[in-house]
Amino acid sequence: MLVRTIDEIKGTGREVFAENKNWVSRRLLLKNDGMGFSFHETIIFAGTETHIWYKHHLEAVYCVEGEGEVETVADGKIYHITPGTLYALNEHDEHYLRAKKDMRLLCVFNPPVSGSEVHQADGSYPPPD
Ligand code: 9YT
Repeated sequence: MLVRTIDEIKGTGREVFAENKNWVSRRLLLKNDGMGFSFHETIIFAGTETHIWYKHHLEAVYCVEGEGEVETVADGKIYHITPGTLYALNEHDEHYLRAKKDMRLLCVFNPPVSGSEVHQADGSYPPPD
């Protein structure tokens, strides 16, 4: 069995800061853990806007702290995000993620993120190998 804590992950390669400093993500489970999905705790910093478009991944995001919104680019809809809200990018939805207060989000990716991906200019991660 695998047991991990956020405190163990801080300061290791499983803790990744966005280049633009919009977020920090702690990857509790990655591809090489063999679960078939990856599991992340991501903090989105207050006042930031991030363009995201996971063309090759499905992602579910559950907010446990903070406040913000998601805007889907295709239709301009805005979804208010507060603790207890989940959104699922079931159509690989291109979106903007904005934080009003620091948001703590639990994120699951299918297929799993391997850990070496960097956000590309179009907001996606590259396809899995
Ligand atoms: C909220 C969100 O989309 N989080 C994604 C996880 C983060 N970008 C990561 O671990 O790379």
